[in-house]
Parts: sequence; structure tokens; C-alpha cells
Amino acid sequence: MAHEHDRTPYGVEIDEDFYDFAAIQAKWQPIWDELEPFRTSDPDDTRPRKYVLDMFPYPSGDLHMGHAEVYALGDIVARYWRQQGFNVLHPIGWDSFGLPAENAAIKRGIDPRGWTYDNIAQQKKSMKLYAASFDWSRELHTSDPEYYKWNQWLFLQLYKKGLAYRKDSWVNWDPIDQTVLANEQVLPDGTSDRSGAIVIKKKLTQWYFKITDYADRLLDDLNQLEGTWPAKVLNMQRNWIGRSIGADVDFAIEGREAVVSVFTTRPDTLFGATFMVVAPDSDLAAELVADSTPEVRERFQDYLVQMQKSTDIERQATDRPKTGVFLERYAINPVNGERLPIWAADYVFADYGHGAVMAVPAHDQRDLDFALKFDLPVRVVVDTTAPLTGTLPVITPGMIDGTEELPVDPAPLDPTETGVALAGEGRLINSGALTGLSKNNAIKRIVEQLTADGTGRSAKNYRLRDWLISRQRYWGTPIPIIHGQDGAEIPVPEDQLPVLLPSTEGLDLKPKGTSPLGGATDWVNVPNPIDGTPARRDADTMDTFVDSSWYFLRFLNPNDDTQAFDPKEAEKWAPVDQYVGGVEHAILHLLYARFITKVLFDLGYVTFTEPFTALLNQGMVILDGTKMSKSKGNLVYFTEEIDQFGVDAVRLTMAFAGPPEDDIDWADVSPVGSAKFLARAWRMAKDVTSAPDVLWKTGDPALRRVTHRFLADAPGLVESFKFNVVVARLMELVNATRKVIDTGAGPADAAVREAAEATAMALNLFAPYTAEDMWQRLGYEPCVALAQWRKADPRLLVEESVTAIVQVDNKVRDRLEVSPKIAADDLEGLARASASVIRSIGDREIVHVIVRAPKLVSIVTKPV
Ligand code: ANZ
Repeated sequence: MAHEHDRTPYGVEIDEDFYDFAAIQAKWQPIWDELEPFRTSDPDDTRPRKYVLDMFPYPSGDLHMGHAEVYALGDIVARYWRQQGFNVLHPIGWDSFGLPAENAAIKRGIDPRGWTYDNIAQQKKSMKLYAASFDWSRELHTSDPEYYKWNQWLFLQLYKKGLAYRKDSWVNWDPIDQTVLANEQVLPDGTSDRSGAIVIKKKLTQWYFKITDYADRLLDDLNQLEGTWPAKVLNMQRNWIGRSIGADVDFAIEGREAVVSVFTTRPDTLFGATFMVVAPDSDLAAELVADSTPEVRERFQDYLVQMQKSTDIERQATDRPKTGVFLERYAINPVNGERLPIWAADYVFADYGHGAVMAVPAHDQRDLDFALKFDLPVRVVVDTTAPLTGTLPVITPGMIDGTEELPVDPAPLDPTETGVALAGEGRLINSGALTGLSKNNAIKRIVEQLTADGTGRSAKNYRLRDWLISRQRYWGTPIPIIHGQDGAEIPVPEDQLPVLLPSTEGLDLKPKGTSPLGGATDWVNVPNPIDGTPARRDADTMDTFVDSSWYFLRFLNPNDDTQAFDPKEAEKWAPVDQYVGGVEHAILHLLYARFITKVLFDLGYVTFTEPFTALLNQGMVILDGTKMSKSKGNLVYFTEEIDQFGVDAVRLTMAFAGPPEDDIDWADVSPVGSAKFLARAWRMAKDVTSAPDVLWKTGDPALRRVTHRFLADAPGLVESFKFNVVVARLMELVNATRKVIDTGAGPADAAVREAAEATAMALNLFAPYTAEDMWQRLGYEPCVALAQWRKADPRLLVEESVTAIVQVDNKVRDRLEVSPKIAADDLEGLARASASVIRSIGDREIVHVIVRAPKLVSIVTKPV
């Protein structure tokens, strides 16, 4: 279904003149190709630098409307800084490894390379047509060995630092794509963000990057980005890292030598713990149950099998009836020696904290639901009805051992009756020496006490997990590790990089749970680099987020085959000054790039710790209020729009639609209107009859003021991403110019040329073909993109006159044009200017004259 719109025929015809956008596009493309105006290479350039980066595309087909938006917006920023006198780096490449290519290859029985590089060729052609001002000499493809060699190098640097490691663990498994997924790739509904399959858990040996070592820095450094990154993205990152502050408490276990630690954010509730819960899939549960009775073991096994069918999201759901198995083992509460039964239940997760919790049903809803279901005791230890202000007990070091009991009234609500746990602030009760303390003081005191006793300590926990980077798929970067017969991991020596992907010849790419690379016998079997004994290459490939975690550095010298990037160039250009891309990358890509940047900083390769100084997220292009999708059949096709309205009209429409972060409903915008406006601007340039050397001091004063106001305001508007306002102001300028051409001093007026030149310069940001053609019509050489933005003449920014109203007896009698200075601070002058009105009053007597600067003179009279 095509959307319904007013379509104009090919080209937009205006008067005798024909704004033939297709011809203009065809005319300028080869000229730009030849001039390469956006190549950034002069090493001696002393201008200040700006690195403007648009998120690079995955080559899944031709460009779509989402690309049209992001590359239009990024290009405004890049072109803007060039006009402001900056040496701008604006590169582009392709994020060209990944599953869609591999799946397409399997479906058609072809090599993913062909599919990928054909798509790249198609997208590149469209991108060039779209006139994004990229430095094409720096183009890169992450699937080229020249690029992925450096992924391998990066992997080895992390490996050497202990930041890349392999472990057995429960992983997210996509049963359709037959590959593991990072936590970040599992959607909130428990499905894969790639295939849509319901993600299940599987125990596998996988490679990880230890991003958790950087959790604090990843969180704290977000403060550096406050104000230049969208607040929403900062929040999403903070929540994803999810730091919790609390304590670890050690519980002795009957019949077990070692203690079990639990992480709690509420150590103040320790006296209210009535049982312990362990994650069923934890090693601890397996161990505890091994020493229990056969019946318990059997019940537990059944439960475990059952549990593995549910997703993490289901396990976290609060409205789900609680389930669990009593392990018939007991823990001892370190503060009061109480025996706590140990249960296994799926609401506790193996990979958070220590995989075990002290259950405090009175104050934790999950624990309460569980206690009510299995009839376990509930003991209130924080009175949430007690006032917190007023006389708080004085805390003295001896207090914990004391028995200071405060009378508490009224009685706290009973969670067993209400079914609601008491989670709020309050005062401790039934808690030995803690009794009477406020919650926060109690937390402080108990942690001190546990620390002194050696049974606990303050602790932090993160939601963030290590980054699972291995994939059992073909189309990615091979992991540069060789496995010896003895199980040793041997890093591939750096001088042997890249480890090239084997050819697909004879390989079965169909997903089967192990990497297809394992089937490339000649490739897999290699001598051990250390002793020459038979060994095997690691057959997994890397998550493609590794590729995009550092690509912004590769653009600095993409053809250097001696290093991943040149630290000296990084010093000059990086970090990226302005990053532009979709909010769908708010967590994954940005977090990984931030992590790798910090690792490179620690290794001494870069001198900054954040990769992207500022971030602009564009909204989505939607249609009739809904997301466009193939299955809904409501796609707007990039090529159709370009054919119909031209590149410039589509780009201008993107800029004019509204604030960049808002969604653009393509049904509500008017590319026709954009094309008409562009035709009008273009024709204006043609109408100018004065020569370029006309002096800038003459011409219609009112038009000059409009032009200079625009020149003065546009930069601030662009820098605050108010592109739509700039376009609106530009439309006003074109209208004002047209008026002077048609009804004023006409096309020879110097002010008309001035306005037309300002229009061409500004249009360079939004509609580069039209702008370039106007620039030529105005008598200049290409490129308008390299022309410097004209500074507004400050004298023309002053309002020339202010209209003051002269009232006589409350009726408006006259209007006076006075200078703003007189109007503002010269009351006498204003009164003098009114003299003629005063004189004309005739036979009436003036009672008084009131001057209300700047705009009103009020005269009150009476009959003589
Ligand atoms: C006792 C307690 C009492 C807790 C209370 C809370 C309230 P966040 O904020 O997300 O960090 N917990 C600890 N490890 C867990 C695991 N592996 N799986 C599921 N839950 C776990 O949550 C920390 C709290 O979540 C911890 O504090 C613990 O329950 C639980 F009134 O300990 B609390």
C-alpha cells in the first residue's frame, strides 16, 4: 500500500522556469566526485577540528527512510561546522558482519560476502545520491580482513589484561538462530531482538569481556555527559548498570564447612530473616541438595527442569504465583543464632549477588508472597508507622549491645493480614540492639557490627553482567585463540593476524548450536604455536558489537596496516564531538563503545575516557501514527520518495518536520511543499541581476535587516538542533526577498543579492544540490559547502525605529516612528516628538501628558 499524498509530476514547474531537481542532481554529482570537497586530509590544517559521526549502517538492503532521516540530520551538523571555519571529519563505513547476511546466504545457498557487498554497493550509490558530505576516502567495512584483523588485536589486548575470558555458564539461547545472545539482545518480553524466538537458557562455554570491572566508571563517567547526551539515554545507561549499595552477610550452614554469603540492600532487617532462598540453577543449590535426602533431590530435579522453561522476565514477574522446593537444610542467622530453613526458588537468580538471599517476608514483597504460600513465619522488624522526626535515640558505640527498647505505638500493620510487605522508612523493632534506630542508622550500625564480628561487610552489586561476545555463527570475526590438546588457550601471535575466515566452500552454515567454522577442517586444525603439537582454532566468532565498539577510531586512518588506529590522530580528532543516531542504540552499542574506550585509555592508547562527547538521537519516521514495517505493508520507500520529490526536498522535509528527537509522521509532512519552496529559492538566485562585487552597504534596508537577523540567529539555532526553526526563518527570508524583487527596487537591488547568497549558504545545510546550483547562478565557483558563513552586521541587527502611539483622551490620534533609543530612555524626546499632535489639539486645554516609554504617549485634555 502506497501512502496517499499529493504527488506532483516529475519535477516541479514554476512559471517559465523549470526546477528540474533530477537534472540538478545529475549535474552536481560528478562535479562533487571530482572535487572531493569533503575529504579531510591536510595534516597542516590549522583550523579547529570537529569530528561529526553518524552511526554507520548495517547493509541489509537499500537505504530506508530511517537512514534518510539520520543522514540528513548528521549532515546538517557536519556542513554547519565547515561553514563555521572548522576542519570537519565526517566519515562513513559499513557495519557489515552479522546474522541477516548469514541467514540470507543460507536461504539462497550463497556466500554471505556476495550478499553483503552487493548491498553495500547499492547503499553507497544511494548515499552518494543523497549528498551526505562524507569523506569517502575513509570508507571502511567491518567484514574486511583489514578491519577485523584489529578486532582480533583488540581481543588479544583484553585477553592479556585478563579482560577476555572463557567460562561455562547459563546463557541466553535463541532456538531459531541457534546462537547465544547477550542479555542486551533479549527484549523485555523474553524474545530475541533478532529472530523473535522465545529465548531459553542453555549451559555453554563462552567467551566474555569483563565489562563488570568497569561498572563504577561506566556509571560515574555518565556525569561527564550530562547536558550533551539526552537525559533519557543517560538514565537508560544508569538503570542498565544498576548499581545497588548494601551488604554481604555470611550465614553458617548446618553440615557445611563454608558459610554462604547473601547480598542485601536491607541489612537492617536481619532480625526479620525467617528463611533463606537459593537460586535453583546455582552451584550452591546443587551442592546443598546433593547432601539432602533422595526425595528432596528428586523434587528439586523436577523443579529445575520446570524452571528452565521459563524466561528471566517471567521469573521476575511479581504477579506470578511463587514456587519452590524446601531443601531440608538450615542456615544460622549470625545475629541471633536462629535456624533458618533453606529453600530453592526461581525468583532468586544465580548470577546476581551470591545467588542466595536472606528472606525477610515482612519487608520484601517477593519473600512475603513466598512465605504466605508456604506458610513460613513473618516477623516485622521495622515499624513503618513510627515517626522518623522528633527524638531519635542517640547512637552511641555501645548501643548495639544495649537493650534500649522504645515504646512503639500504634502497632504496625500486619503483612500477613494485608499481604503487603512494609518496604518504607521506619524505626526498628524486635531487633535487639538495633531497636529504636531509624532504618538508615540501623543499616549503618549493623554493617559496622557485622564487620567487627567478621560476619559481613558493606557491598555493591550491579545489574550489569559481563559481555558475552562469542557466537556460534560464520559471518563474524574469528576469535584469535588456539586450543592445545591439554586444554591450554594459546593466543594467536599478533604477527599472525588476521586469522582469516575460511571460505564457505563445503561448509554447512545452517545453525546447529556449534560454530560452522568447526567444519572447516583445514582451517581448524593447526599446529600449536608453542610446541607444534596438534591443536585447534577456536571456532566461534565475535559479536558484531565488538566491531562497532571502536570503529570511530579506525576512521582516523582506515588504511593503516600497521596499527588499529594512530594514537596521534586520536589525540587530534577524538573523541567524537557530535554523534548522531537512533535511540535503539541507547544501551548496547553506546555502553560497549564506552567500555572499550576506557580499556584503551587504561592501555595508554587514548587520552580520553568517553568516546562521544555529544549525542543526538533522532526520532523515527513513521506513517499514520504507526511504525513502518514490511509485515504491516506500510513502508514508504526511500527510492520512491527520492524519485518523486528529489533528494533536497526529502532532506529539507526531514529537517523541517519538527525537533529531531521527535518521530516524523510521513503522512503529516509535505515533500511537495518542500520542493515548491526550493524551486522558489532557486528561481530567486536566477533573478538576481547585480554582479557579485556589488557593495554590501546598499540595498533595501528592511530586507537587509531580515537577512542579517537570519545570519545572526541561524548558528545558535543549528547548534541547539532547532533545524525546523532555521528552515521556517529561511522561508520568511525568501518571501521577503521575493517581495523586493517583484514590488520593490527589483532584481538589481544589492539587498536581493545579499539575501539570495545567505539563502544559498543556509540551504547548503538542508538542500545541497539546490544550494550549489544557486551559488553557481550567483556567479561563484563550487562549492557553497566550503564558503564561510557570513557574519551579520551588528548595525543591522538594531531595530531602526519603534512605533509609539499618541493617545488623546484615550483615543489613538497618531503613530510616531522614533528611534529605539528615544523610545527606550528619552522621555522628553518622546514628548517633543508628540509636539505636533499637541499643537493640533486646538481649543482644548491640556491637563497633562503621560509618557509611558517606549511605546505610549497619553495626553489628557479638558475644554477651555
Ligand atoms: C533482604 C531484604 C529485605 C531485601 C528487604 C530487600 C528488602 P537490588 O535492589 O535489585 O540490588 N536479592 C539478592 N540477591 C538476589 C538474587 N540473586 N536474586 C534475587 N534477589 C536477590 O535488590 C537487592 C535485594 O534483592 C536484596 O536485598 C535481596 O533481598 C534480593 F526488606 O535482602 B534483600
